[in-house]
Amino acid sequence: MPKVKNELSRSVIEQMVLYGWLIITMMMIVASCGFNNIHASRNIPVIVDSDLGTDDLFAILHLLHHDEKQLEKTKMKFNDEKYIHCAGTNNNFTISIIGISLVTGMQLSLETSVDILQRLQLFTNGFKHMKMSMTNSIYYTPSQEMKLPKLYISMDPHGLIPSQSHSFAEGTWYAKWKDRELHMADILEIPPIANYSHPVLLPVVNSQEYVKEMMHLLKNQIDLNQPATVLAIGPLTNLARLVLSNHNNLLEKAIEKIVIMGGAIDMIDPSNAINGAEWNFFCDSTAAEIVLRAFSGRTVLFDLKVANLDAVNETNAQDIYKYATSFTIPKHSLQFVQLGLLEMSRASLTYDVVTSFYLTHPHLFTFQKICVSISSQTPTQGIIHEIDCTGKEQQDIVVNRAVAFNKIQYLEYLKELFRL
Ligand SMILES: [Ca+2]
Repeated sequence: MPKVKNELSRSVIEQMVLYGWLIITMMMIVASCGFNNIHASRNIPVIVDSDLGTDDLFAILHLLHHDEKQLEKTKMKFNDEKYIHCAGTNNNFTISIIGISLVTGMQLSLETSVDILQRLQLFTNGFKHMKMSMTNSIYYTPSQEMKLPKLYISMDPHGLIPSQSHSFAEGTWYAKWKDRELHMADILEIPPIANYSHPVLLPVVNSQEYVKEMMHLLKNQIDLNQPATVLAIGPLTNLARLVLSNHNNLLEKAIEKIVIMGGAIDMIDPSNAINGAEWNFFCDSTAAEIVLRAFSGRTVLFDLKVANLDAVNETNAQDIYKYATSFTIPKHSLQFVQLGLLEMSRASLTYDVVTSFYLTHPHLFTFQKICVSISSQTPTQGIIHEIDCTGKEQQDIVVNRAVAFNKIQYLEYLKELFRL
């Protein structure tokens, strides 16, 4: 009996050792899948607020592109059993564009903005991903189709207080851009909607319904326990309108952070001969002040210090173009439209695109938490300064400002976007 007992004990011990090793091995697999990534296991719902210039469009393509790549990786992993434990970790966060609100700015016509995005949608099928994202993992389910994001038109024609607002068209430089912006879809060879029979288009929410419908979308994010990130890459009129609707409690819960391209802190925008303010803030400085104040402490600000035209200089643009054209890029691909934008101007890969990279590659940037003051009074409207707010941060506007970025890596990542 004692012998049997000993053998039994040994068997139990061996099993315990075996299970121990199994547990350790599984833990190592999970660890190797990347628990150290801040975005691990997440779906990031993003609302884009845009004036749909060429860089805005490229930024949107970049987010769609990121999502497409992540889904491909996830599919591959699910098809390969040994990778299945990694699904949902190690950079496997998806970005879902859950809505796009439109404002006048670089693009002067909201109808044109809607037309461009709907044509892009039909041409590339870029907004129609089949997926279901859960909090802790990413599941690919062919039967589960995501709803198409809505396009929200808020203000027409201009600004929160039209008499105190400005237009990009006031810039002397704008004349050479106006036609390109207006005919962007044609120049990019994206066919008109009339070419399709019975198209299912990105739905449009009109100006009167904007606040109600946007609040509905945000409330839904609270119910899903997935607060949204707002990528604000135009004048801030739309967001100010939300703030003024007195739903601050809802905004607080529903919006995790707001990533803004705007402002030139203690700098001059050389393209603004009127007062040197950066254009997004200059066009609706009242809105900019309202939004920065309402989202104090939750704003990631990309001003001209980092999000500027020099992010991609002429040599960089030629290098990217050479790389991009080394592939045979099929029509109907995101890359086809990206290449068209690059051919239009290197500016298409700067400003808002740099800002959008914060969502996909936050490690590229260095930040400083600072207090700022912004003027909404003529003649200094839109001008923003850093101020000392030691001890009274509660009353002031606190932003997390991008102060430096790894340009070499940024250029490499841009190239990657063109790889098929
Ligand atoms: Ca923009």
